[in-house]
Amino acid sequence: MAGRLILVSNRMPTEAQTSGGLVVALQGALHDGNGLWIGAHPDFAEKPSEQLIDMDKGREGMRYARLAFQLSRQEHEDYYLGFANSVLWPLCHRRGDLVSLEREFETAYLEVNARLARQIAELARPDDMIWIHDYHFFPLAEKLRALGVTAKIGFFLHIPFPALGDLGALPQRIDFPGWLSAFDLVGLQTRADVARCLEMFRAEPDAELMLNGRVKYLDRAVALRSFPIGIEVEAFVEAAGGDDLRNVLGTDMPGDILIGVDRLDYSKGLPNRFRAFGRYLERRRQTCRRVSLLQIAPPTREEVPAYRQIRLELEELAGRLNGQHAELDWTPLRYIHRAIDRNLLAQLYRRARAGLVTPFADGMNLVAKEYIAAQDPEDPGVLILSRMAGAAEDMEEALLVNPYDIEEISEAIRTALNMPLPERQRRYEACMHTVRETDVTRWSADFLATLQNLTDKVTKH
Ligand code: ADQ
Repeated sequence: MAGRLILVSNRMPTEAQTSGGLVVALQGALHDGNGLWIGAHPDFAEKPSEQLIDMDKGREGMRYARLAFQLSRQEHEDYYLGFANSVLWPLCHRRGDLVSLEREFETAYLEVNARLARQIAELARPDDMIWIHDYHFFPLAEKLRALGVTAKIGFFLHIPFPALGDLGALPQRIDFPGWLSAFDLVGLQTRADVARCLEMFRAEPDAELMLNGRVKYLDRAVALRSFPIGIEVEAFVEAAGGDDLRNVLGTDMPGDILIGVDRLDYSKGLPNRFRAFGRYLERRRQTCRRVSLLQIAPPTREEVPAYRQIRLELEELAGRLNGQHAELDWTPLRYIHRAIDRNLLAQLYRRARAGLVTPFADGMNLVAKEYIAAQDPEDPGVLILSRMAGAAEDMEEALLVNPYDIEEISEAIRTALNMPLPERQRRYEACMHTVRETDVTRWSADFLATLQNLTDKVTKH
């Protein structure tokens, strides 16, 4: 790559962060290319600076430069909690009922993107590649093009692409196809996402679908492709084989464990998971071995009302379930609200007989891949996976379930706990094949090579 890689994501790695999928995957590219990572500053400013702020000033040995854009508290509320997380997030996760449209949200979203575009335009050179991540920045390429930036611009959407019908919930003056077609490459998680994106363009009289997944819209051309994201496979396999867990757990938690690990989000289908586990316990009251569900769910975005709501709902469900089923020496549901060390997490996955991943909608879901990577190939556990997660598209050998069907999830728990070893191994191997194929380093290399190799014959703006 001749120029630099300029990466833009809302969250930026912290100084201490040397691990974590995206950071590791991109470090190579950022390092080789003398790259820049641009993200939101952790603190708010009363009057945000027009300039990007160098986060590593005076520090030696940084592998790439981190530059931050500032937000005011009001912008954080309206752009981040507002438009990004109370309009776009629910919209893309098929929760139109939770979309909260306030004029200020839309204005702040456009303003923050416009300011960021001015900041990036100042430093971008024509031979740089700009890689923008996620729904916080849908309009960013359009704003960069308007400022004359000619560098290649790629976009990756980590969450599901919305269905055409759901796009009607966006404010009327938003030109979603216009935003997207200003990128050279739009990467989506799954083939189903690409199909939905094409469906949106197909409905536009000014769009022309070309060969090789390219779309011409007015005077622009954009390539659409799926790049299923994955994890750092080898690091995870290694972490899962360690024995830190023994020091922490001792002899606690005997018996069979089921595990769930999710940010506490309404898209993750946690209430139905708890209900399905409750149903399983009711059915097996006389006969069952003592099975516990360990649910790890750190709260996020608690300033958004829908997130406070889901937390209350889950606490109530958890209380009721344990009240009904717990014994003096057995708590069936352990519900933990904290972040867990990665090594311990990997070892907990390995210890669990089944992993429960039951979202109603999910771009990919990395927990599904982590659970598989952590298993002991000689005696693997079973992944119970929602058909609605992006991960299900290429992991058909997981036990696929409908996340709305509590009975089916409860049945899948029974099937998983009774599954003979050869079947567990066969399913594990098939899933592990996909996990390896989509290793995060490969994923980022694939995206960047595709962006790099695009030959653009269509004039921009
Ligand atoms: P998320 O919605 O955050 O990501 P997911 O893909 O499951 O969902 O990633 C969550 C990550 O956080 C996993 O690596 C998991 O191990 C970790 N995690 C969760 N709880 C934790 C805890 N208590 N302690 C430590 N780690 C914890 C978005 C999209 C997904 C998409 C990813 C990546 O919503 O669909 O897969 O981006 O593109």
